Amino acid sequence: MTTVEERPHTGFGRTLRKEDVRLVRGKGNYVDDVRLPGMLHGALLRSPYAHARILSIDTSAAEAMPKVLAVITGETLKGLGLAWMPTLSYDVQAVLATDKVRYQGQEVAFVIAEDHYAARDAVELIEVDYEPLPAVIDAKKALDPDSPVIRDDKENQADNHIFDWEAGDQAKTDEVFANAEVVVAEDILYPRVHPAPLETCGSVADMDPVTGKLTLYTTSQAPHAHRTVYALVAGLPEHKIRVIAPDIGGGFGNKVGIYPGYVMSIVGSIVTGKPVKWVEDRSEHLMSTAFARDYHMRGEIAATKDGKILGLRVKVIADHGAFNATAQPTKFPAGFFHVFTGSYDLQAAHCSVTGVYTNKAPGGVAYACSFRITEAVYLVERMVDVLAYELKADPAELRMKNLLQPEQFPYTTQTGWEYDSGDYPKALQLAMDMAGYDELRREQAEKRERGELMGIGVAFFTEAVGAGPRKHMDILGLGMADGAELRIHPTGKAVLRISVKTQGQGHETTFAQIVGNELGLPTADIEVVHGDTDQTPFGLGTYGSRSTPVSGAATALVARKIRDKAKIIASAMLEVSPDDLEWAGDRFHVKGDPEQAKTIQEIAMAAHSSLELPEGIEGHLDATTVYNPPNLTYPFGAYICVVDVDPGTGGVKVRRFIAVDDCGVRINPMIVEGQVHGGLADGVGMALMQVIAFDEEGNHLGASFMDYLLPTSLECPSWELGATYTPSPHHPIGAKGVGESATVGSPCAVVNAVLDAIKVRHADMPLTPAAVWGAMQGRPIRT
Ligand code: MCN
Ligand code: CUN
Repeated sequence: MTTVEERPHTGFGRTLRKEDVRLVRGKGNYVDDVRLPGMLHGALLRSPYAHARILSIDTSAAEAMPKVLAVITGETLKGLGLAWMPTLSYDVQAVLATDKVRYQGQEVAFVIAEDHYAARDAVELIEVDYEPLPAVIDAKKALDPDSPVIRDDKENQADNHIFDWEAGDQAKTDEVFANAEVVVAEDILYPRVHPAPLETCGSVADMDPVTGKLTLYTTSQAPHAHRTVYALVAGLPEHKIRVIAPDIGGGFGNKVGIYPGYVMSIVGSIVTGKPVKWVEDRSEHLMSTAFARDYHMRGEIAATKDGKILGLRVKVIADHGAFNATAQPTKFPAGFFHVFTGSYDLQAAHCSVTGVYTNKAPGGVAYACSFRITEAVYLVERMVDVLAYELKADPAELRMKNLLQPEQFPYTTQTGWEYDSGDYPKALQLAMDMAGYDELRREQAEKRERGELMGIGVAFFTEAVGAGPRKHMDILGLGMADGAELRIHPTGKAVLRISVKTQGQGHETTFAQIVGNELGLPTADIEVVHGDTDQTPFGLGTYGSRSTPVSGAATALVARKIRDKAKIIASAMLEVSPDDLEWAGDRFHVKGDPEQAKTIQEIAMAAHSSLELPEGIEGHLDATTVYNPPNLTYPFGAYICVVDVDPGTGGVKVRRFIAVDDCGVRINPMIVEGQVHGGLADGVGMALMQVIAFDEEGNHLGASFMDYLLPTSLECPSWELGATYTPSPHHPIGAKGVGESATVGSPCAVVNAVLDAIKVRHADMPLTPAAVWGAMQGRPIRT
């Protein structure tokens, strides 16, 4: 396999990030930096209860406060038909509560004032009379007959059931299980976690009362999709809406959805005729914006006595909170969870997922999840270790025995995915070699003799990223193709306009590198424009690690269109037939005569000059394209984690972490490694510390960074990264997505390592010292 470093004339490589010139100097421009003339400030009153009826709201004291311009309640919105908004999953969500509050932190009223402090102070003066109701917190009890019905706003909704969904062949799976020598079952929870980007959510809405044009500066991973949704919801004409996502301080899936606060800033601007800014604080963010996971899984694995895995079966209760607002493609209410067969060659598999309402914040698909592939990978990789535990088999060997083989690709899974390419044993072997696996096992055995607890955790993952083919997927009816537009100026400098939006992934650099690679232009000469719907072509945005698979492909193809046109112009310049020209990475030259050449820059100038162009060729050097991916891309990886557990306290120290990732051709290996570093830290955090927990009344127990623990460099080892390169056969540059790989693959490696150290079959995340201690004593702690 050729690595990028070996390819001639490539724009690919470890280019420093162009965006860092402004970001590391504090010159980024985030939503909260936006200050418009006459701008007002909004603040939300949120519910203290998880479930309560609203009896009355008295806003008079707040309205009487100096500097306060307006107080808006659900009743006000009802009059405008705006009290409820559609979610990305065909449910509705309250913009401001009218009848009931359904989770702690839900939006109840919106104050608009001259400054932020006045708005927050006025919020305190609003008096709401609530009648508290019993809350539904345990998802597994949500469907009990005596459970309070949360969504009594919906007709025909007599319980807390949202959906049932299944994939795979149940009868065939049951048969495989019935005949298997070994069947092992385990209850596995992927707890509720929160992506917790450092920048919270916010927006500045500016409705021009004269032109009727709305400009919305907002924390959005998907500006075009948001614009269309606002047009559909509010009935605003789409050409009169401009959505601008400026610099974003981390999204991690949290900034895919549309939040009531955004809508309220728009309503506020319409009502006052002035720009209105709304930016939430940390607690609001952790309590009310899109969470991730909350999957209660019962997994079963069937195998032969000597460890050949035959089948997987899983039943899931999915806790979606009070409104079904997850953001996955329409046909897949459980996201891409049905990729849970993982990296193994199975005879049969079946999953069924039941979604339920609880009195918690909505969301569900966030935090580098690749549409629930985190849950799927966690399930299968935990089950393989559970099987290894029962068979007393080595977990790495067991995986090696069952991995798909390179010659099986393209491979269709038992649940219908077509994996594009892979060499799994090579990746696992490389990880084992880097780790010194056999030596680690020897060290572990020696330490055990001395009563020291050391654990080695292995995890392998396959992801499906790059949603997606229009015929298979859409979100709210919008197909998932992406546009791209490229212009080469007369002097050979280029502007690329893309629909995806970086939140830290480095698109301004890597997308320029893609163009550079195709046209031989220096990366510094290519400006990447993104995050502004008035300036960029339509596309569905950045999530599910789809930017490189979809918009990256569009970028390569639009550059190739330019190259094709440049060839014809070069032929006119050199007075030869286009067929006599050869591309040399940055110029066309006459075949057999490299001296007779025209660079892309020379061609660009000629394209804008008085040169007589061949029939049918317009002047200038620009092109547009729309890319509809034929399939998703399937990155994969092998992770090995080494931990030491304190036998006295249950404290875990992650000593080493070896991560071998294969995302096909790497555009910028440094950026890819940065993505992997971040995801591995996320994995350590989720495995050991992070959880959004609730008490029985639905009080949120993680509303600050004192309670919701993020990993720091102290909890993380120095990552040891390796790579294999298996190009995607259908992607124009052979690249697969990578932005979520490490978050998907790493939590299970850490958990497997801890459980390996303490010789326990299963315990749920987060493996805090108390949880590890409990598991060691045979008393598992459940969050
Ligand atoms: N890349 C590359 N070669 C490849 C694949 C990717 O050089 N073979 C580069 C890309 O060009 C891009 C970066 O790596 O600069 C990530 O690319 P990709 O895998 O296409 O993912 P996206 O750009 O679509 O990013 C989304 C993904 C998601 S869904 C989450 S969640 C997440 C993640 O990225 N959120 C992030 N990484 C994040 N990183 C930061 N800093 N902040 C976030 O909010
Ligand atoms: Cu699921 S988090 Mo990313 O797809 O934006």
